[in-house]
Amino acid sequence: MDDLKSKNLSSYSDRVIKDNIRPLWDVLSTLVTPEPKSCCEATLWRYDTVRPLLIEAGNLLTAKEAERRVLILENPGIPGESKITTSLYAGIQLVLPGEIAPAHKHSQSAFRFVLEGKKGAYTAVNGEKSYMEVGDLILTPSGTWHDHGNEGDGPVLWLDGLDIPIVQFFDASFMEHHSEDEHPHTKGDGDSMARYGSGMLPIDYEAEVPTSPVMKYPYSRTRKILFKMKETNEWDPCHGLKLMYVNPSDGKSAMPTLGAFMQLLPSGFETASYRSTDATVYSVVEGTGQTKIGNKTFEWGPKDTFVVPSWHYHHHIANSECVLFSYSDRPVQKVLGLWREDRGNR
Ligand code: GTQ
Repeated sequence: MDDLKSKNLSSYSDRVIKDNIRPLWDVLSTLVTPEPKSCCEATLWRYDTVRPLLIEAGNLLTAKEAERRVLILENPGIPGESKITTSLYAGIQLVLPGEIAPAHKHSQSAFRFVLEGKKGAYTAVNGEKSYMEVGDLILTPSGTWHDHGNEGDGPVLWLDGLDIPIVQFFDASFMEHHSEDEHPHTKGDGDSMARYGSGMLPIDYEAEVPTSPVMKYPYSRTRKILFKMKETNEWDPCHGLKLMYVNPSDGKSAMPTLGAFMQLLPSGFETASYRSTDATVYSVVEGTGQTKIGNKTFEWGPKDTFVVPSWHYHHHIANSECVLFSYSDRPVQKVLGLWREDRGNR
C-alpha cells in the first residue's frame, strides 16, 4: 500500500472513531484469530508463599471485618482484574478458630476446595453445614446463602473457585447480605448427599436450577473411586485417570459455569502432550511432579496451584503417585459448542 493511501486510511480511522465507529479492517485480525490467543499466562503459586501471607492477614483483620479473608491468585498476564484465567477467579481463604465469615448470597457460583484444616470448619449452604476435610469439594451454587465457620482449634484454608469474570462479562451480578451472620443451620452434614447423591432421588424431585443438589463431595469418596478404578490399569495417555464432578440428578457438570475434575497419575507416569480451549486451574492434592507448558516447566507439590492457559500444549510428569484437582469453564464452552481439544503430540 502506498504512503498516501495508508495516510488517508489512518486519518479516516481517526475521524470515524470520534463518532463511536471503528473500521473492521483495522481490527479484524485481532478479533477473529485463527486459533485462541490468550493474555492468560502459565503461572504457579506455591502454598509456601501464599499461606504465610494469609496468616499475616489473619493478624490484621477478622473474617467478619473482611467479609471474606481471601488472597486472590491473579494472573500476571491480566493484571488488576482479579482473574486467574480470562473467565475464572481463584482465591485462597482463611478462617481462624471461632470466626464466622457472614452469610451472603450472590449470582456467582463458587466452590471451596479444602487445602488445610482439622475437622471443625464448615461451609453452610442454605442452612446445611458441610464440615471440611482436606480434599473435599463443597459447592455454593449461584443464589444460595452461605456462611463459613470454624469450630476447630486450628486455621482452615481452602481454594475458592468462582465464575466472577463470567458473571461480570454478562453484567449479571446481584448480591445480598443476610440479616444475621449465620443463616439458620437447619440441616446437618451429609443431608444433601444422603437425599440426592447415593444413587436414589426423592420420588418427586424436579430440578429448579441447573446445579447439583449435593453440596459436599468428600475426598474420602473421590479417592476411593480413583483407587478402585486404578485396579484395572486403564490409563488415558493424556489424563491418567480423570473424573468429573457431576450433578447426580442429570449427570451434567456439578455447576453450569464451573467444571471440576480429579485425576490420578501413577508414579513415573508422563502424560501425552495435550491442549484444550478451556484454560485449567490445578490444585495439587497428593504427590510431586512437574508440568511442562510450552517451553516453561513448573515443579509442584501438595497444595500448590497452577494454571494452564487455553490452547497451550502441556504434559504432566508424576514423580510419585499424584492426585490433581482441577477446574475450568469447560461446561460453558460445551453448551455453546466452542470447546475443542487436541490430543496430538508436539
Ligand atoms: O466465600 O463467598 O473468594 O463471595 C470471593 C467471593 C469467596 C465467598 C471469594 C466470595 C467468596
